[in-house]
Amino acid sequence: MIRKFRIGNPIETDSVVKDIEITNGEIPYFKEDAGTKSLFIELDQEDKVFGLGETIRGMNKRGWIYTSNNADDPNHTEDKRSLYASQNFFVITSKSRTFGVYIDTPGTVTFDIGYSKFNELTISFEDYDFDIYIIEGPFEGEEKEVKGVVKEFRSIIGRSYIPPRWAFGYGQSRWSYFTAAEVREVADKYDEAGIPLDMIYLDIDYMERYKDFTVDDKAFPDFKEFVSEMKNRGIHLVPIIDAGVKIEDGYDVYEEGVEKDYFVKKEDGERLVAAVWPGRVHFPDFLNDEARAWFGNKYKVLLDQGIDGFWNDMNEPAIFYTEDHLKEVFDKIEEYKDKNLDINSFFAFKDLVGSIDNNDSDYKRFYHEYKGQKIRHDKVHNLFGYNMTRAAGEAFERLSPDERILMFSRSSYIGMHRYGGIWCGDNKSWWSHLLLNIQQMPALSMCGFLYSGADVGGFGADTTEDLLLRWIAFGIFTPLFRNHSAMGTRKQELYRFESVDKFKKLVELRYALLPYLYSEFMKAALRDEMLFAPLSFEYDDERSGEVEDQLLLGESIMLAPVYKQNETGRYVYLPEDMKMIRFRAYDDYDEEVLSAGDHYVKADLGEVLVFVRKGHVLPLAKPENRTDKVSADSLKYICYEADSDNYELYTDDGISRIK
Ligand code: MIG
Repeated sequence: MIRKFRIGNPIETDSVVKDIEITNGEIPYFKEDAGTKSLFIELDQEDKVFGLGETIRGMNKRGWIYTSNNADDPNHTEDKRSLYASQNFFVITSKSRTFGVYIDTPGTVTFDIGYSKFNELTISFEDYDFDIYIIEGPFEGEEKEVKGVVKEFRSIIGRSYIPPRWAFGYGQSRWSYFTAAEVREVADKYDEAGIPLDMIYLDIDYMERYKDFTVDDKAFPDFKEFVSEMKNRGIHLVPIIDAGVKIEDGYDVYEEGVEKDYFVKKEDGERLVAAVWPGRVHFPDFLNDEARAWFGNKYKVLLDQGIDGFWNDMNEPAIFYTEDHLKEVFDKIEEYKDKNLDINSFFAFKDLVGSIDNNDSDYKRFYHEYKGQKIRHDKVHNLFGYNMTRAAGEAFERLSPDERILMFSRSSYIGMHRYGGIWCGDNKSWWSHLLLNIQQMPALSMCGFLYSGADVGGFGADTTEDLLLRWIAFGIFTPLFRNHSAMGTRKQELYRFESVDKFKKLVELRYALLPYLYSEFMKAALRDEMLFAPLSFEYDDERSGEVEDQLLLGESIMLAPVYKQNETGRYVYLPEDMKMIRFRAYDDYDEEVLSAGDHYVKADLGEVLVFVRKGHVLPLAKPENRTDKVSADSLKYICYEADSDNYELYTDDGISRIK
């Protein structure tokens, strides 16, 4: 059962696609306090709270405070409240009650989940205008209420984005590969090492001075030819697109945007001048239908050159500075000049300069034409990245009506999950961020962002070989499986390391798992189900509710990754008897049935633990160096008290759009 309540006059987000009548009367479970613009609920000692999509901290969100306010923040530390996403769906669940809550409003929302008081959950709003959906059972044919809640929620927000099957391959990325020769070298090195690869990503430096939809033709002469050369060897090039459009005379995207009046403007009607990579830019008004269609059509420039996948970046939007704010800062600096800066003025001065980028005041300087109204950006801030990706997704339906296009975004809001996946932004090469990646996946599944993953190996900071081995050993299970790293950090292409053979076997295992991963992904997308789930979504015992470093993937398996340095094994909790597979390679593994309870299990670097659930089956294919060669014809099945026809394999051509 879903009930929808409306408070005030919320701005429509298009996240819910199903018509649901508004229920009048009191919101169940919550107490309202219009004075403090908040909703409040008392939590029972046993209540657990799952959800909120891409955030920091654990699977159970209890004990921290989270703010939906999409932020370009590359430091995903425990003290943060916001990352790049606003995915305001969560469930409260215990033995005695289970219900889901979706807060639909594009502005800033704060979820204090037992932070101020352990037994209280408070949702507070900057603007007291929102729709709230309360979802609860009983659900027919669903024995687990919590799964029923998620499924019901997913059924109202529309089907999750489905990428082409090749996007389940392994991708190598770097900020940046600067030339065609460098890209070719990456492909060659992978092929020489025999490590499977399907994608190489192009970061901002492929463009001509960071102008969207251009290609630097000195670095990439005859780009179209190069794209097809790579495609002929089975490798897809996936370029980045940034939100800001460079201000430059003669640049068609800029000139058309000005002429058609598609860029965001300030109160006085002047176009906002902000700065990002290219220096000064204008932001397209992705919230305006016409501007969105126009920007979306620009992807054609690259589609026409054979490109079939993209990643959308900087779409919170990230702002280095706006011209107006910069001027204010310089004026202020003028005041400080020649002064004796004391403790107060010195820190004020330092703050002033240190807070130029992504400054809150800048998000109040410009407006959107959204659904026939002029709306100040901060009121709809969390919809910006969503609508950039929607621009692309809607355009792909027109420009590539038959074939799926790969698309994922950095910033997001629920609703965007219909047009693309996400990557989890600028994480670091830290062990704690491998754990964070593990913990983020179930929450992303809940919110419909199935085609997702983090930068494997870590984006910022220098990786280490053992971290990369462990991270790859987890990444082989995430739909988006991309090794990406930042400029200035240690290079982390797999062929650079001593353990190249271990890396090869791990990535091969991914390709062997492809029929399973693709089947589970497709079933989750088509049936509004979870791909990754916390243990307690399947098992009722108390311990399962507290496991934060194991997770279920699809119907058959549980994962228990090793995520600590210098450990060659770990404790694993089994809610029921399971068959443990310790893979050294797709064709080299041992099997052991372990009984329910706690076990210490060994898993050396390069080894992967997979636990097959009772009554379930894990199909394995013979790996190949490209996804399109992996066939479901000669599958091998690992079964635990089941036989191979208990497994429902999903196959299709991997590219046609699914109606
Ligand atoms: O401010 O394009 O998250 O993946 O490599 C950095 C350069 C801008 C941020 C993205 C990252 C990408 C980087 N971008």
